[in-house]
This record gives sequence, C-alpha cells and structure tokens, in this order.
Amino acid sequence: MRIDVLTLFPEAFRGPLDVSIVKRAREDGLLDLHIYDIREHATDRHRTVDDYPFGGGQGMVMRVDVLDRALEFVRARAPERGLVVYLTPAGERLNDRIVRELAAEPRLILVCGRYEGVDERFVEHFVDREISIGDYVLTGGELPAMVLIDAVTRHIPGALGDAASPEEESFADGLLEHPQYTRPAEYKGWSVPEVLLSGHHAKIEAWRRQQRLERTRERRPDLLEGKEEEDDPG
Ligand code: 4GX
Repeated sequence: MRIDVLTLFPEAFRGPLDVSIVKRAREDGLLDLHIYDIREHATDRHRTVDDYPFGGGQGMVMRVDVLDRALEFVRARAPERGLVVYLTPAGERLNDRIVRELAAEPRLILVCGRYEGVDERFVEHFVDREISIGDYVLTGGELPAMVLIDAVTRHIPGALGDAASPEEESFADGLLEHPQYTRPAEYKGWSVPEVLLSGHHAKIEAWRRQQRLERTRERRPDLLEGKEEEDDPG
C-alpha cells in the first residue's frame, strides 16, 4: 500500500519509521511511504502556512488554500485517489477495527496539523476520515500519523514475516494477551508457571485462554461487553 504524509515537520518522520518491521516492509516494497512538506505550497515571500483565527482567540490556524495546493500536488503523484485522514483529538478513536479498515485501502493520505488545527473548510471539503489516537493533546499530528502508520503496516500481508499473523494477536478476538516467559526457568527464586514447562499443549492452551480472560476482566472489562457468554471458566 501507499501512504503519503503532509506535514510541516518532515524531519520528524526520520527514525521511527526506519527501524524494525516498518523498515523491512518499506525495503520489501510492501509499504510505499512518502513524506511531503506543506510549507513548499505556501506562495508568499515568508512562506506563510497559518494565520490568526477569525473571531479571535489564541494560536494560529493552518490555511485552507495552502493545504488545498499541497493535497492537489500529492494526489497527482500516484493514480489512486487516496483516503484523506486528518489526525485530531476531535476524530473517532483509533482501534483495531479502524486499523484494519485503513490497512485495506490502496492509498492513505495523512494530514498532520500543528498549532490550533486546520481551517474547517479543509476538513469539510477534503478530509474523508478524522481520527484520534487518544484523549490527550499533543503538539502536532506527526506522532499520531506515525502511530497509525506503524499499526497499519502490521496488517499489510507479509509485513510480519512468514509465520506471524496479526489475526493471532491481542484484539483480533477482543482479548488481551496472556503473559509470556522465557529462559531461565528460574531466576532469583522466581519460577515460571509449571504448566508451561509440562509440554502438554492442550493444558498450555487452556491456561493461556484462562489468563487472557482473567486479565481482560480485571484490566479491560469494557472489551468483554456483549461477549459475556463466551467460554468463561469463572
Ligand atoms: N490524536 N493532535 C492535531 C492540531 C489540532 C489542534 C486542535 C485540531 C484541533 C491528536 C490526538 C493530537 C495535536 C493532532 C493537535 N487539531 N491527533 N493537532 N490526540 O493531539 O490525533
């Protein structure tokens, strides 16, 4: 899939997307990622991208004309239309379902806002989906865009390598993961649960399932709403 990012801080994207699974997905041609600087579409001598809010108030607002030109430029780089996503605390909260929906798109165009956000006319006329990564306010949409790119990349077929599949992980069936252990089997007197060393696969699976249900009930009961009747051992 192709992802285009529109930002005032292209340099922020160097680093987080150049390691591990996202790096390999890009190298393997599974993720075609392009970062574009919105400021290159400013037209005045000072390369202005923002202005004071009509009606007054603190901060600055990103200009609709500059964003329109930037989006037009990016759209013309590839034949797919691209789903335009604006990262904002006012959007629908990102979750596993939305990540999968976005991962099924051939092309995403992510718009990162700074200051007090973008002129609402840009949202109204160009944005297909407004998404929030959580109820807190960051200094810009760059980190949310990177979070989204990372989560979406894991759902591109082949990105996790041969064996691994996002279907087998937390949230695919709406439960938290079971705890994990590795060697040494005992450390400072702290031992690994006996059942995991038993080699009894059915018992191990049952134990893990029970751990997942217990943890979800304790930590995230909201995830169990509407699925209470499923195999709950107590
Ligand atoms: N999940 N930010 C957007 C600019 C802004 C300010 C006010 C609209 C209104 C965020 C989040 C987030 C910081 C991105 C402020 N836009 N984005 N930016 N939480 O905090 O997605």
